[in-house]
Amino acid sequence: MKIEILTLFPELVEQVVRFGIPRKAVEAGVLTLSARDIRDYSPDRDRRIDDRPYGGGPGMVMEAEPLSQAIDAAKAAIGPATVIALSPQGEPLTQDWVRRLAREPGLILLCGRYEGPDERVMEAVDVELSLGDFVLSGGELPAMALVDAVSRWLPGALGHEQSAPNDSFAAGLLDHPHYTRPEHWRGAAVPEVLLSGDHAKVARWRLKQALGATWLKRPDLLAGLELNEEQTRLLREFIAEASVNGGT
Ligand code: 9D3
Repeated sequence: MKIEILTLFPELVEQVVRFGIPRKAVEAGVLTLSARDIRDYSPDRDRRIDDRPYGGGPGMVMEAEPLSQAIDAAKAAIGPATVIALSPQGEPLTQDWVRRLAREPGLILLCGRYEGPDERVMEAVDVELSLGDFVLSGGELPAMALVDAVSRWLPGALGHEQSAPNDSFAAGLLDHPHYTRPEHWRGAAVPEVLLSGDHAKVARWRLKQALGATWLKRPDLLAGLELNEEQTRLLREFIAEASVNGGT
């Protein structure tokens, strides 16, 4: 996978491959990432790439020409690629999107600043993606989040863990709780089943907790799932225990 990030802050977004899974992906040779400074494509001596909005109003708009040239240069550098604009107007980024994008040979990530790009650049954009309904000051952090999420799906990037296909989001559920030593901490004990050594029992408990957490915290996720017989039974048990414990 080859990724080009088009940004006014190239030294910021380059940091994403210095840590964690994206770094491992680069070291494993399955990811190359480079950041391209949109200002390098300004025709002006002062490297300006923004101008005032037609129709008036506050803020500045990113000019079409430098953006378009940056996109062309990125395409020339990495070959076939999906052009993605990180934008508050975009479709919400989901794990489905992440998995789909991880199979592409190349991604060009366009990071907006100010009020965003001149609308005419959108012709060259395949998809607009958003991180959610909150206001950031630019597309750089969402682009870095996308690189991180996609890296997890590149073969060899996770090393021995191989947990991407296993993580709870793959099943559409929230994660189960986790515990580590000590067994007793400030009066709170680790659930006994986790000390039992009975792997099947532990797996059942974890599935039940994942179902319960999703039911409590993200009922919208649960509504989109078809639970099998065992899952239905485990969730019923969780709900019954939650109401006994005064949880509902
Ligand atoms: C305060 C400016 N807003 C006017 C009502 C519009 C606006 C323009 C540019 C809001 C945010 C931005 C910059 N944000 C992004 O580029 C962005 C973003 C976000 O703000 N939230 C969630 N996902 C994303 S992806 C890109």
